[in-house]
Amino acid sequence: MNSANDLEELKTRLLADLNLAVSGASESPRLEDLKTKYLGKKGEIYGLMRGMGALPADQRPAFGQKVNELRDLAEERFAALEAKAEEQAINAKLAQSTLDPTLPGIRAPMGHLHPLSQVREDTINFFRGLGFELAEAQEVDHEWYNFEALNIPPDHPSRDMHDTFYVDEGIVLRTHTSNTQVHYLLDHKEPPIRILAPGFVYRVDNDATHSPMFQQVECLVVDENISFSHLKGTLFLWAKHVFGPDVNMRFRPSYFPFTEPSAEMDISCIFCGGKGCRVCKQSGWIEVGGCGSVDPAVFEKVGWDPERYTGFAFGFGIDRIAMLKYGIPNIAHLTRGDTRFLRQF
Ligand code: FA5
Repeated sequence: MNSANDLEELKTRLLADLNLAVSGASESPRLEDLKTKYLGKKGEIYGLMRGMGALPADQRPAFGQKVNELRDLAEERFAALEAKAEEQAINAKLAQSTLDPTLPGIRAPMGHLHPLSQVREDTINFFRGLGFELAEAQEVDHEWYNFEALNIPPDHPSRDMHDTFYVDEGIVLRTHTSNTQVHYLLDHKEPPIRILAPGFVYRVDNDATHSPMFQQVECLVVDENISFSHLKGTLFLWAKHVFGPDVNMRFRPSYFPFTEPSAEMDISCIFCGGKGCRVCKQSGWIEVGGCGSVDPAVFEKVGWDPERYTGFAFGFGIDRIAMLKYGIPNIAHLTRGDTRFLRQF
């Protein structure tokens, strides 16, 4: 069966079958079955191609071209009908569905930084803006870096202020970020030094305002001709940045073995504006951290010339700043991980 008549007959049958397939009549053939019947590898159109060898050679090109045309027509019609069927299936599904894609979605709750991270990041960004570099030192350290190099010998009374966790003979959980000063000055001998070192520190301490694990930020500046007024200027800028332009600041003489002179920095109470309230114990002032000019004894321990270089350092508690800034009465709230509490900030 390989004549022009066969070809016409096949085309007529194909088109009739396709019409029937889309008519929706109960007996109508399925589109996939028709596709296999006409266009499948063993289908009728390829059957015509395979049988072409039986034709006289001069008729083969013209017949072949016609078969190709029929195949193209069939492929085109099937593709169009399949696309239409797919669209109808989607529309039918949508019509059945109770989902309304035009309704607004449910907003996923957005997380945010922990208040301690907010204070830490804000402090880092502020000091970076002043040209400070970030530095870090280990939390588990040899006591020489935490104490001796900072002019705190073993029998020094100020060791009592740092109730220390010992990990092993001579190895401590650092009690302050000041160990960073020592490591940095030993590793870097090129002034100017301008570093900020935030990090975790540990003390045997536990009450409403003291935690056994808390965060400090250490700052160290070393160069020729660095004076206490540079320290005051820097801290004043920082305090205004954190607590607002109306905040006042004062320095109380204090004692740290690694700074001379040493001071405690207070800010005017941000709850009562300095008039006196329960938070500031009626004094109008709140203590923020310790500071001072680098003691020449420290320069000697780390191999810097104390005759030539001067510097200042300060260290304050990030947890305390967060408590002050957000009015948090108990330091433990900050580390309990209660999301009802944390969501407020
Ligand atoms: C120091 O730790 C000094 N290294 C600070 C310093 C650095 C002085 C450089 C001079 C030069 P102090 O022990 O006062 O100092 O602690 C500093 C701050 O850490 C305190 O003002 C307080 O804000 C915070 N802090 C101290 N102990 C705790 C604690 N247990 N829990 C939470 N915060 C604390």
